Amino acid sequence: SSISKMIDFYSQFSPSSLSIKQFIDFGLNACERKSFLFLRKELPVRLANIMKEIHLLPERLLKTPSVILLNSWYAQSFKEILEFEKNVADTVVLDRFCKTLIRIRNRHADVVQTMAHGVMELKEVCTIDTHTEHSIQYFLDRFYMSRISIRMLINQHTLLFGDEVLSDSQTRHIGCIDPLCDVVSVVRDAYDNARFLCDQYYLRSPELIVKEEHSLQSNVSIKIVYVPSHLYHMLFELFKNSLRAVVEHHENVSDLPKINVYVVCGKEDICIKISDRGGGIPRSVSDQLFNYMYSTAPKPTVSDVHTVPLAGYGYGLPISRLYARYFHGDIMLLSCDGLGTDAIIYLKALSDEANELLPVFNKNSTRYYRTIIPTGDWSGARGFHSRTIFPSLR
Ligand code: W6P
Repeated sequence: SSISKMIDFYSQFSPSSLSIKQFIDFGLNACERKSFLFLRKELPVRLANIMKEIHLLPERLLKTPSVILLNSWYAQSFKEILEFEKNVADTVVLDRFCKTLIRIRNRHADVVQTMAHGVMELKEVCTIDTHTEHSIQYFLDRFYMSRISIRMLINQHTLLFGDEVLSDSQTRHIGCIDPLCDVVSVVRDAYDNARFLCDQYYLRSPELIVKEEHSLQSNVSIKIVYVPSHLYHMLFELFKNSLRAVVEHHENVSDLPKINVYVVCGKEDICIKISDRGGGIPRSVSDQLFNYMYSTAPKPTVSDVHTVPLAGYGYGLPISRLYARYFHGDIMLLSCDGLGTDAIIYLKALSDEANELLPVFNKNSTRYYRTIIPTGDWSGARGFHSRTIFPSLR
């Protein structure tokens, strides 16, 4: 059909990654026509690249109702952008383009839940071998990263050129980027909201101590050029995990050990270290925290609803790490079983080094789905550890 020809065509191009600095420069010389011309090629390229990859998924997953639905959303959105291929960029077309982007963003709002549901459907009907599990892990990281990047492009265009009114606190923003993002205020905001959930559920919560460390200057708060909503998402997820661990580890103890956060600005990296005394987790569990298959908790049954209302699909940690990696940062977890856990968020300190990290559909990515990851050349029991599900607060 003609749509699959167009997908073939656009998937031959590699996505063009932008740095935060380029997003800023573009936003300061905001030209709606230029943005339109860039996006009407770049969005089909990013969509086509990931659509080709969806079709490399295991057949049984491809045929689940969830993935069929997902595919139809991608196909529809791809078609809608291609409508603009031959248009001249007059004000009527630019206005229609903005509205189309908003409609696409809304259509794809439930992609994460829908894909998680598809993976659960697959898990319910068959056991998944390690090769399939690796492929799904590899795919989901790329699929969700692609989604983060496409939403970033759509958000920038609609915020810069759409007619949504901005609040006063948004006036220094360039699209969704804050050129003076105060890291400690985002830390406190994320903690406050996670703490609210914790208090509601457990009727208590540990306090927070924040320390700021500047390698170059002192007595100035650390500011970065970043997307505050991405940083908030990561911090909120990590705080929920820390708060829960601390409260559950001190069930019969009156005082809760505080959560310590260090915000440090180095030459290359901004580091945010969150230390909890929540009893830590064994390596058999921490090895799996970023694994979609292990963290896909079974649907709460009717009788479970009141006992574990805070356990969700649990994609919070792997997706938080994608947000960090999207601009070449990272998240690491270091746990001391019996004591507590350190979670570290790394971000690029320099906005011209913060480039989008984008999945590319090519021979290498295609080959990956056929690669068997060797596991059989060390002795000892494998698959010995129980596959613990580690749900988090929602
Ligand atoms: C824990 C387990 C965990 C996961 C992620 C972040 C913090 C923590 N603390 O005990």
